[in-house]
Parts: sequence; structure tokens; C-alpha cells
Amino acid sequence: MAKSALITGITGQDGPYLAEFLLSKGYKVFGLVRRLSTPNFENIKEISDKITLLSGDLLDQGSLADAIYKSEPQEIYNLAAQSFVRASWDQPVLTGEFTALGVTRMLEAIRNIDKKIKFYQASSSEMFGKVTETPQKETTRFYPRSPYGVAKVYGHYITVNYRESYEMFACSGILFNHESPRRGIEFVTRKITHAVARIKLGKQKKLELGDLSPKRDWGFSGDYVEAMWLMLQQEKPDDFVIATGENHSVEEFVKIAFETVGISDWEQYIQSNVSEHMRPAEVDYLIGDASKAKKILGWTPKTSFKELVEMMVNSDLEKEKK
Ligand code: NDP
Ligand code: GDR
Repeated sequence: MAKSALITGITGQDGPYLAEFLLSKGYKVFGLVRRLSTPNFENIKEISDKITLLSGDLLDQGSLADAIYKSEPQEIYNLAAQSFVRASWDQPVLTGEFTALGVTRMLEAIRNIDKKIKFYQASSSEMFGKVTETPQKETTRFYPRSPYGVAKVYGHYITVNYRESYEMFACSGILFNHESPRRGIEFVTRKITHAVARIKLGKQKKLELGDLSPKRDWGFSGDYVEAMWLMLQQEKPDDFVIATGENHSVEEFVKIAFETVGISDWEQYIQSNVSEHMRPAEVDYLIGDASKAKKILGWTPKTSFKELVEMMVNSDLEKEKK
């Protein structure tokens, strides 16, 4: 019989890539969606007839249990979160409710209904924050620098704790930044590629950004969802860093994005250090060591940094031409 998987955060960036991947493996895919006044189904429009949507919210314990009863999953991927770091200073309590306690609610629902369900938690390189070691690996000490990062540390450790307390198959993937044409418009990569496409087409004159110096280890979301699945196919549950092992500054991302559309004098279009895009505490330098994932899962990234930037710019150019 086909396996079932329940994905929270199906309408975000990673949810649709994971759903497509699981469908290609023959899974029956269920996605949890919360009620919004205007539904946000843009990222799942191509797979809407292949998946089943269930109504629920990480804030509502009963709705999580209902979703599990209805989907009868062998695997649950908890991708839902308030995931925008900048917003976590404006809404720190709500971020904690979604991104931290939401994980416990889901783990409790699994514990009460069927402890054999395998669980994937979307942990983050933001947990390393002000880094204490370079490159960062599974054993690197956490030093989060935002309410979001703090909430993710909670989500990470409650996953480890349920694994150790109840012998649940609960894994935590510590994923470094990963992007795609489906990335939300407020994250810096998509903000840049969207603006570059519009500037190229004469629809926009300036791009306002915050700090251009932070460095991130940027990969492609489509590559990273495979690692999530691989973690749940192992004999033993464990935690894995997923990263490319290469990092680049925001400025380098801007430069390559403009070069993709043939603009070399990119500085004239950029206004940097704009206060509303600066953060009370910054994460300056992230670079991951994914050698454990390579050794145990056999996972390696397939898309280069330049290919990623070009993919995103070209997608935004197509969208903006329409
Ligand atoms: P997105 O922000 O694109 O997607 C978040 C999803 O969570 C959306 O589908 C959103 O639904 C849903 N959601 C938010 N709040 C709730 C709630 N209360 N109840 C139910 N659903 C909710 O994130 P990504 O796809 O980029 O990331 C997936 C996960 O991985 C997140 O947990 C993120 O923190 C984590 N992560 C991401 C990384 C990255 O670089 N992308 C790196 C490391 C970790 P709606 O459409 O209704 O808003
Ligand atoms: P990040 O992603 O905080 O790493 O979290 P984001 O794209 O928001 O920022 C990356 C870096 O760019 C700098 N920056 C700006 N960022 C935004 N959004 N807008 C700007 O105008 C801007 N200017 C400069 C930021 O200061 C930062 O240093 C992402 C999210 O997906 C998290 O959910 C995930 O856990 C981590 O990646 C890993």
C-alpha cells in the first residue's frame, strides 16, 4: 500500500518541493493549511489536484490530531513556522507560539495517536547565530541571535527530547538557507531577484536593502527536500546539518543577479543600510559542514550558487514579462 505523508507548511517554499518529491516516490500527500481570509495557494497550484488539503493550525492542538486521524500518515514533516527572522522581533511571542510550541503540539498529537509515526522537524542554521565554530556542524554550540532562532532551538531540543523520552522516530534537519523561485518575496534572495527583473524591464528604479555584508550558505530548496525524506528512511532517528559548504555575501548575490541580466553598474540601483531592513542583532557568517549527511544519507547538493541565482532571476523575468 502507498505510504502517506502529512506536511505542515505546504503553502510555503519547501512544502511544494517536498510534496512533488514524495508524489514522485508514490506517496499519498496531505497538506495542513490554516484558514486565511485570502487563501495563499500560489505555490501549490500545479499539484493541487494531486494532494489533499486538511484544515488546521499549529496553534490549535485539536486540529493537529484531526489531521493525523484523517491522513493516517507514516511520516509527518513539520515545515510550518513563522519563518521570517526580521519579523520575529516585531512578533516575538507569536513566533514562539508557532515556531517553538507548535512543535510540541505536533509531537504530543503523534505521541497520543501513534508513536510509530516518523517525524521531521525543520531546524535551522539560525540556531548557530553568532557562531562559535566554523564551519558549523551537528555538534557546534547554538547561540541564536533572534526570537526566531531562539524558538528554533526550542523546537530542536523538544524533538530530541521526545526521541529520547518516548523512543519516537523524531529527526531534526539543521538546514542552512535554501532558496528557489518559490521563495517568499520578503527574504533577501527573492527580494533581489524580483527587483533585478523589474529594474531590467524598466518597472522599478531602486532596490532598498539592509546590511550587504552578512554571508550565508545558500542552496536550492529542491535539493534540500530530498535530505528531509532521507532522514526518515534511516534505521535510527538522528539530526543532520544540510548545507553546501560554501558561503557568499548578500552583496555577491546582488552582483551576480544583476550580471545575469547584463547590468554591471549595479551599485547605482542599490540603497543599502536602510534602517527598516536592518536587524537588532545580525548573524554575520554561516557556513555548514554537511559531511555527516553525505556519509550516512548519501546526500550532496546538486545546484551551484550561480545556477541558483540565475534560476531565480530568470523565473522572475518570466513572471514580470507576463
Ligand atoms: P515559508 O515561510 O515559506 O513557509 C512557512 C509555512 O508555514 C507556510 O505554509 C505557512 O502558511 C505555514 N504556517 C505558518 N504559521 C502557521 C500556523 N500557525 N499553522 C499552520 N501553518 C502555518 O518557509 P520555508 O518553506 O522557507 O521553510 C520551511 C521550514 O523550514 C520553516 O519551518 C522554516 O523556519 C525552516 N527553515 C527554512 C530555511 C530556508 O532557508 N528556507 C532554512 C532552515 C529552516 P501560510 O501560507 O498560511 O502563511
Ligand atoms: P535569514 O534570511 O535571516 O538568513 O533567514 P533573509 O533572506 O531574511 O536574510 C539573509 C541576510 O540578508 C540580510 N539582508 C536582508 N534581508 C532581508 N530579508 N531583506 C533585506 O532587505 C535585507 N538586506 C540585507 C539579512 O540581514 C540577513 O543577514 C532565512 C529564513 O528562511 C529562516 O527561516 C531560516 O531558518 C534561515 O534562512 C536559515
